Amino acid sequence: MKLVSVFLLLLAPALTSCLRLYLPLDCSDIHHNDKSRPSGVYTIYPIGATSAVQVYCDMDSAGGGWTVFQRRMDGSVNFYRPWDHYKKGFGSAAGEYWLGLESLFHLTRRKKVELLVDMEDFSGNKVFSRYSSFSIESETYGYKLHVSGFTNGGAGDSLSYHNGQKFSTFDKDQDSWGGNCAKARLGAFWYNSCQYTNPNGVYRWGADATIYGVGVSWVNWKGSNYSLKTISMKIRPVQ
Ligand SMILES: [Ca+2]
Repeated sequence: MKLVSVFLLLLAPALTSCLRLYLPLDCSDIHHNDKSRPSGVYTIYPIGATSAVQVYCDMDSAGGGWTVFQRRMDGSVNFYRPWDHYKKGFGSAAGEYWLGLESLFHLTRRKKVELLVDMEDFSGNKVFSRYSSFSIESETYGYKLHVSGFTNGGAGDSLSYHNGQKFSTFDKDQDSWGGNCAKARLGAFWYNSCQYTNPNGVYRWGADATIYGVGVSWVNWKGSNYSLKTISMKIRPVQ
């Protein structure tokens, strides 16, 4: 009997480390564990064992291992939502979704993280913007954005203007404008006064100036009134 207990005690650390293998923090963990895994929906645990959340992992772009935290592709999900939704996340990992600011905060606080933004217009043109450093602060500090180290993949730099801004939703105005950017631009973002990109704006089909600046825009590429066909924002620890 005693021998069995000793054996179990010896085995415990091994079992624990085995279990840890199955609790990936992000898509880069999954990718490093098995480089043959394809792009698709996976479960990650950004805040530990009880924080399971489904995400889309991009295992193809620039070496793979990207955790997608924002994705627009067909207008199937409403992105005009309050603070609580942007904090916790919404949508479907297989389609359009927002991972959630709380998970995003935890994914960027432990390691140095880079950001890739992939975009496509309605003519089939694909471009990207990449930033070598990306992080956000905790909710106490308004999930303030830190982004730098721009590399141009044809889209231009529409994000540096938002560096140092807190996150704003229609029910929590933390922008630098006298009005409410989230209400005026029908989205939610690290608005300044107000934006050079509106990835969480209203899904429209290309050029549409009916209401100024409310579409899913990346101003340095297509201007304020062109709403993109797809945009996805994804992060990966810097190797
Ligand atoms: Ca304001």
